[in-house]
Amino acid sequence: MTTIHNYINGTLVPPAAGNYLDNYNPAIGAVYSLIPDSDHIDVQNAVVAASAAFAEWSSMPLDKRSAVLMKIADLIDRDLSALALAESIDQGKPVKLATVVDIPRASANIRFFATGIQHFSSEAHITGNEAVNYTTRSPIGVAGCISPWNLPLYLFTWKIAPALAAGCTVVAKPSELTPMTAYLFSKLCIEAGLPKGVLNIVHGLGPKVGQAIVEHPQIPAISFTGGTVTGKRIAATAAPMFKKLSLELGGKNPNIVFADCDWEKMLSTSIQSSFSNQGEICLCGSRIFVERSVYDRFVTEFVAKTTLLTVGDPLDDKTKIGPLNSEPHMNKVLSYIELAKQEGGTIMCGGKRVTVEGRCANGYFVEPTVITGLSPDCRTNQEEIFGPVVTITPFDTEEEVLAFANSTHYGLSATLWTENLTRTHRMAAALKSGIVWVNCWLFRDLRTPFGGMKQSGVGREGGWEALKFFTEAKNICIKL
Ligand code: TXE
Repeated sequence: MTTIHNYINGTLVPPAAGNYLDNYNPAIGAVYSLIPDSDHIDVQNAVVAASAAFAEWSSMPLDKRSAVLMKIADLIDRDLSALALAESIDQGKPVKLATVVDIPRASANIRFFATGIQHFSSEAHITGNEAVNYTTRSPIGVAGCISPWNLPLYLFTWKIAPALAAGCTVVAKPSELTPMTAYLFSKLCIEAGLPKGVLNIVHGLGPKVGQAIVEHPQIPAISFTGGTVTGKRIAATAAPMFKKLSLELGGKNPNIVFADCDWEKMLSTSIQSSFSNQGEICLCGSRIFVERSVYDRFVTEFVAKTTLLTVGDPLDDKTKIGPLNSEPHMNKVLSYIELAKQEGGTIMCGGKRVTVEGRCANGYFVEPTVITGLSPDCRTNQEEIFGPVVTITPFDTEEEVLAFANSTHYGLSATLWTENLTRTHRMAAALKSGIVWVNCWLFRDLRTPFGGMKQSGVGREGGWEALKFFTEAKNICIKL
């Protein structure tokens, strides 16, 4: 059984108190590794190391800093298969998905920011003939990065890469539910020659390690991705300390289908946007709204395609739906399916836990589930379920579907299916979400600002926004 270590000051170390937590493989429902149950002492050690490393890392010539990060990205590519396997075992996602999407996107994140920093510039303003203003952007210091369990290495690197590229040193905490790829990543950092203390990874529970990072007075910026409830707690701690905050939270995203769309493309993409990664992606379109004239056809064809999705061993290439990430999470998803029934919904397919034969007999599998007949304002349609569960609701007009789509506290993403250009612009402008995908889903350009409106978050990640987040601007005004 692997024992995971913290990565502090350039070395792999056990937690100070010597305590460990069980780490489960969700496909088999059994413990397969141990993770440090770290506490504020480990966080303090990490902050001391990160503070000591800051002066050298932040002043390192950009091409040199960039080269170390590029080396780490190369090592991720070299170890693609091993990392994909580890992520599949740790998280439950089909290994194929980890191989094709998660791990390649992790190295792409690092390359993007490692090269981006070399093009990052600040501004100068000539104020009439009276003054010159120029702005400097300096790395903010030790950054705190806290990431979730659904896309472990991908979201971990999405947070730490801009911080490191900008010249910050980092204290990071991966989710205690999926620590393995961050642990393997720390070994790659050592191999790549990342100077000691530049990145420190402290494993453990959110309320212990996460909270200690958020509370630490020497960490001026916190970048967090996770649940909205946790985000609120982090904001409540960090805001009175005047920390910079980037909160990437939950979603309850609408997927809006007009009759004039490219049907086949819409149908196959909607299956992906509903059930990829077992629906455990904050950008999944869990509320599908369909124009009434094509509603019956959509339900029939969508349900038929859903029932063809293979639920099974994530290490099998045929598997489309692996286990949910943990037993409590599976129970939460199942409880929402029960709630949907109580709220008057009809389960068109799925709805139950699945027993997969063989080694996965005790895994946390749930059938992909399609529910109709619910009102847009019921709890099932308002709260984030974060599993393979979607609802389908008919609509009559643009105004009506906009009201449905915008009716939740969330505002992360929306997908729109139509070939009508003017409607596209009208709807895209009126949808209250940080990103609107038109005739596609999950298409990514790392230069674009990424984040949510309303309770889906605060701040924007991606591109210059992320690099700016990890720097502090100063304006210098020289009177001529
Ligand atoms: O996430 P948490 P959970 C949603 C999804 C899910 C729900 C809860 O609906 O069911 O959130 O999931 C750390 N201070 N999303 O409970 O707790 C924690 O250790 C500092 C959406 O697993 O938010 C982990 O590293 N940190 C989401 C990280 O926060 C704390 C992805 C996220 O865990 C902390 C995941 C604290 N007090 C869940 N408490 C998305 N937007 O992609 C916990 N953490």
